[in-house]
Amino acid sequence: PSGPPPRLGSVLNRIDLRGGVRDPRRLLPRAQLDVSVAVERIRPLVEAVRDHGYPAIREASERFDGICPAVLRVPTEAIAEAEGTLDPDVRAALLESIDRARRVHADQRRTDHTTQVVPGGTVTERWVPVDRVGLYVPGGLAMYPSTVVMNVVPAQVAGVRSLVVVSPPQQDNGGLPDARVLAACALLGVDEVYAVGGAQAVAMLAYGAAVDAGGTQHCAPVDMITGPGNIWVTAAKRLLRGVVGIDAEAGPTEIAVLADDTADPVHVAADLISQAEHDPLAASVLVTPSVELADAVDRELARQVPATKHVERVGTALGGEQSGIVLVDDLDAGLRVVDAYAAEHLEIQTRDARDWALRVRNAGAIFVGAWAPVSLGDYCAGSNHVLPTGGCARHSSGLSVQSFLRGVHLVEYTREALRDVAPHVVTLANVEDLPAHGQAVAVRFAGESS
Ligand code: HSO
Ligand code: ZN
Repeated sequence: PSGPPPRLGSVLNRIDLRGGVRDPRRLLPRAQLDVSVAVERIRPLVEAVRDHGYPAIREASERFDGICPAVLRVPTEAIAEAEGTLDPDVRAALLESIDRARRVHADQRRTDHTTQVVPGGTVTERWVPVDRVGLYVPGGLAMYPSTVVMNVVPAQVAGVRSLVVVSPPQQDNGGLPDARVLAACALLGVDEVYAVGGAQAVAMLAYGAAVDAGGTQHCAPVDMITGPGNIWVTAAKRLLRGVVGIDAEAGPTEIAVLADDTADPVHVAADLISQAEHDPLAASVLVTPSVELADAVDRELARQVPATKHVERVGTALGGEQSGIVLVDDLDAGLRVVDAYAAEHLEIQTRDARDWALRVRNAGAIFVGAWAPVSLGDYCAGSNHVLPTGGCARHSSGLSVQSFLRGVHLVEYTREALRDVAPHVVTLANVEDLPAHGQAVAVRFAGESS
């Protein structure tokens, strides 16, 4: 198959890979985001925030968010008030989400481990949390209190001492971040929150900055920044990687569904719509050997899309070149396709779903069977929803406790253990023409015969 996929009068493009293909990755749909162009666009802003702090942030916030508070740090009382006025159902749901996430992430804790390499020679791996972390919570097309949970919980479980949340100022909340985002911070015990978003927020976190006009208040620089954001946030992360640790570059959200004729087209269509709701650039991909299912999902989409609230965004995302139905010969071929695609979210809706799920190599998170839709994972499964996008699932994992830990080796050798291995160190040093390396060992045993 080659050339543009034919539009069969359906909601989703169709890509017919039946008959087999050698390199499915090339043929799969994916939005091409040019982050490098965005990096050049935001470079002056990032430099201005580095050099001037508050005035530069203020100018950017007013331009992009239409508002900027006189002090970027959200007063503790405002955070408490947001929690106090939180709708009881939202509160209960957030607490459930927090509790489940804490239980899963608590099991990710690592214990230090000592390996006895030789008698008298050990290496201990100590897991040390990052000291200070900045968590980006988006607030553009939608508000994301759930993303506060997904960022904060693993950081707290890892033992991060200092946690900062940044989120864009909202015109309808007097320049503060969204009230539900603030309430989620309160429920999690986070009290350092700044009303700033976009590339300017990433720059503020990376370099530290004055957060009021008089320069009396400061945001201290962080060691690491996590959390999803739009292309400007992503561009700033790319630019500042190295100045500060970066979790991953988050692109538009993606759902792939591997399904056979046992899947319920009503469910599959609803799940494809659910992630398309995030962003006109979101990707919804169905991979199936069943033409009947493909047709039924298409009919369902045609029925469900007009009834969905964010119909325009969803329609754009589903109709975009990044979304589609991929027809394959059988589930084995489907497995090769989903592995090549490496979706952020992968649903397996097949017979023996768990067996197929265990064969998948590349996916950010896998949702197994009929009763584990992606939306469950977005909010209340206990799993994390900050996941690798854009094919990064081939090499990266989602946010976890591990993201906030550094493994530090503690090397302990006795005199005898060092002396035993000294000739090998000297040999390797000489072969690399770095004799001073060898000398640093040999000097300790000068005058002794080896
Ligand atoms: N599906 C998004 C996360 C999210 N969904 C937050 C709803 N709220 C990216 O994994
Ligand atoms: Zn979602």
